Amino acid sequence: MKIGITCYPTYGGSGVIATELGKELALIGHEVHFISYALPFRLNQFVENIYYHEVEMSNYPLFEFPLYSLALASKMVEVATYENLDLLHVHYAIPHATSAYLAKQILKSKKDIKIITTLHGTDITLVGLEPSFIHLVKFSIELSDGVTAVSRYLKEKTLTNYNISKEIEVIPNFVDTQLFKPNKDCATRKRLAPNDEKLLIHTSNFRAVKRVSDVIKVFDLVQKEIKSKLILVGDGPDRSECERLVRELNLYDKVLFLGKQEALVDILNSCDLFLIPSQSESFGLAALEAMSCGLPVIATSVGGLPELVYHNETGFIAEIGDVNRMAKYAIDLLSNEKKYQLFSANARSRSVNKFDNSIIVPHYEEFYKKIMQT
Ligand code: GMT
Repeated sequence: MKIGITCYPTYGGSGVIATELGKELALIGHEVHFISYALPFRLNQFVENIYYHEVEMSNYPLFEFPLYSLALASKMVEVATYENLDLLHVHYAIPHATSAYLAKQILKSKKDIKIITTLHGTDITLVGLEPSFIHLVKFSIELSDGVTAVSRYLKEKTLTNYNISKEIEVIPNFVDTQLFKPNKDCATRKRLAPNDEKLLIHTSNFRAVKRVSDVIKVFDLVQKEIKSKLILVGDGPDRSECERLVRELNLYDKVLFLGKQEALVDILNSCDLFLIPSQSESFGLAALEAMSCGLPVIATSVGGLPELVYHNETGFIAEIGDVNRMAKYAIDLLSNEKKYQLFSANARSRSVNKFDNSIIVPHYEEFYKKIMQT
């Protein structure tokens, strides 16, 4: 098949999934054309069968606001025509599904290009519900030829929030468990924990929904009981506030803000426990990558997280904001080696058995075939 993929190319789970999916599809012989405003950040080396088409933006002075959605639709038409694409698979509904719909209408007299929209999270639970987007999101979902959601939770939310009766296929996120695999001897650990401290880690885009300050509050309680450090990976609007909290709690020599990082496997492998105390989380790809490296996860009981993290098996689940309970769970795991090893093995085997790319990517391929026949 000839597949066009559109995603946000920057740091973020939806871009990761779109890119990794494209790479996997290219490996099995499909021709994949990425269409976006920048090269997706995990597309950092040559892969046969993969092409990248940059959306050019006009900066004509009359346009006070960039017309990205329109430029994207135009590029989709161009690529679909000249590369003879069979389908456009867009990740994150806003504005990608709408641009794809427009492209489909423009192409209609020449070909019936299929549109598949994958819903990832805040496109449905947060941004999509804003009055300026709600009608557009509902329309774009209803008019997509196929729709997938990354968790059962997200599917249900979409159907109820937008009063939609469309069929939505749940295809969970995936991880390359051969790449994200446990390696407890990795050299990075010695640098991050020179005094053999236990290492807790959180990675995110530091937005309010991630509640990174809860990570710091949990760690504050843990470090009082256990010799430990906290590794924070990523960047975003809440980072300064989190740095302030770390100074206020006198934790600056125990908390490392690493900023955006690409060598995540080594960093995860240096650590013992992953914290994801989100307010809302449709899936939690960052937690899956950690589990694949054998890290138990402490998460909140929101969104798709309970579909990924099994309480008292691969980690623990607590209520939003219950930092005392999360700290209790962390201390319990980090002070009980036998229990820790069991949870770590469970986290790894759940990733390998349920979320490996070799299991999930064929679901997408099957879904493409099904939609092509409609
Ligand atoms: O929805 C967002 O705010 C961003 C989006 C992204 O691009 O990273 O994250 C969502 O998609 C990820 C990949 O499917 C999921 O793992 C995240 O849970 C989800 N984020 C939220 O639901 C907050």
